[in-house]
Amino acid sequence: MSNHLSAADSFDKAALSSDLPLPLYLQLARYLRGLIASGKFGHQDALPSERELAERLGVSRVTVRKALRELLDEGLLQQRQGAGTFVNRGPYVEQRLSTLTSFSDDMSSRGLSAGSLWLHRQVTIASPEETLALGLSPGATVSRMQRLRTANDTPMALELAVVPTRFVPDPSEVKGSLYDVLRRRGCTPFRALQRLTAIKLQAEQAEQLGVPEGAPALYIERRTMLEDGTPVEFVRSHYRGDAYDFVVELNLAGGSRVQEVGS
Ligand code: 16G
Repeated sequence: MSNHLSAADSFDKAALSSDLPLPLYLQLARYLRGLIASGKFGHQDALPSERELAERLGVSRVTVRKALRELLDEGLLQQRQGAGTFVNRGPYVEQRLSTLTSFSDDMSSRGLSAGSLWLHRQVTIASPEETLALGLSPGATVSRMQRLRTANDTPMALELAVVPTRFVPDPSEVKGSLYDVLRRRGCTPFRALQRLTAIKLQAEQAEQLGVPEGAPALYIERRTMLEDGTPVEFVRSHYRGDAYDFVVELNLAGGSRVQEVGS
């Protein structure tokens, strides 16, 4: 159900000013992003028409059109033929980087239902990169598992997890959570090293994640170890940039705890 009238009531002309060095359409795009981020416009809410937005905000329709184009390109808005412009904001997750958790645990702790769409799974000989990352002997076999991870059926991340077959001999054993399977087998993930890089999604990945080509994402590589330091998984993932905030706690060098970030 649209609630655009009540949300539109909160439009504030004073939020935009031609005295600022930022072009008006970018100010408007930033303003609308803020309204969506603050929850004034929720997922699938309809935006007022271009004409109405222009009147309420005291800007031209060209400015409105350009601002909407920005947000459409970012994937934050969607246009439906004949129906109007809608907010496209699925689940939004604030993820701590300091604790080792699984995707399923992360989602259920937020009241979201975790899902997986299998893209590929096979037992194969580890590639040279995987052999190195997992500390394997040349020719060792791995279970390679590629999944689209979803929260409440919304695509969140693409994940390629590679696990030595001595820990997961048969990838079809993984029905829901990979970490549940590992725990059941007595190989509990204990520690991980993660590397994050900002990227733009290529066409195929963008389509799988339901965002426009070139949308921002985080490419994350994780190498997870057992308590004794044995590598248990090597994962390469693409996380939707518009669905995640990664939060890390920083402590004063020397160890005293000074600040809690993000909650
Ligand atoms: C997280 C991990 C991934 C792990 C998966 C297991 C990151 C970047 N990745 O997505 O390494 O394989 O959880 O989730 O955090 P599952 O137990 O729900 O299959």
